[in-house]
Amino acid sequence: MKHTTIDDCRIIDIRKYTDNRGYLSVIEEGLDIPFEIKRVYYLYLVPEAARGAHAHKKLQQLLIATSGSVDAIMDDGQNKKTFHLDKPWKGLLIPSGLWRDLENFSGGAVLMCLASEKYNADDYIRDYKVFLKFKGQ
Ligand code: T46
Repeated sequence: MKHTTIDDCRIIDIRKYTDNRGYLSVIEEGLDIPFEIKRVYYLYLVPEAARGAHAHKKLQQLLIATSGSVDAIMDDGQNKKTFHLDKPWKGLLIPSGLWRDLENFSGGAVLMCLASEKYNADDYIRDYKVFLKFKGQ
């Protein structure tokens, strides 16, 4: 979607069950997440480098730092907002049509992504100028 803004991104609380054995978190399609989960992938052992630097035309995502922390800098072409992800029971819901940079991965960070679509290289916009055009700017 072309008209999404950074205000459409939101942090959700992921259900957690706690007892003296520790924590268990669960994400169930139709209950905890507003899209069908078609793919799961995760980033880990990230050196001191940024990842991301792209937008998705159609893909919606939920990003969770299941371990460690990472900054997701969201950009709608006009405004930017940084979300610091550092808890396995917090997820960042990202609608389609927003640019993201992923920075400051802590040592041992694991960033998991639940995605609404299967992998499609054509869904990516990797050129910021093309992204601005896509947003109508
Ligand atoms: C995103 C951030 C959080 C596949 O073959 N299948 C897949 O499902 C994915 C996600 C990637 N790949 C291949 C394509 C590239 O050759 O893995 C390689 C690295 O992917 P990419 O350069 O897109 O990695 P990031 O960190 O820039 O972005 C990834 C996701 O692609 C993207 O959707 O939001 O993680």
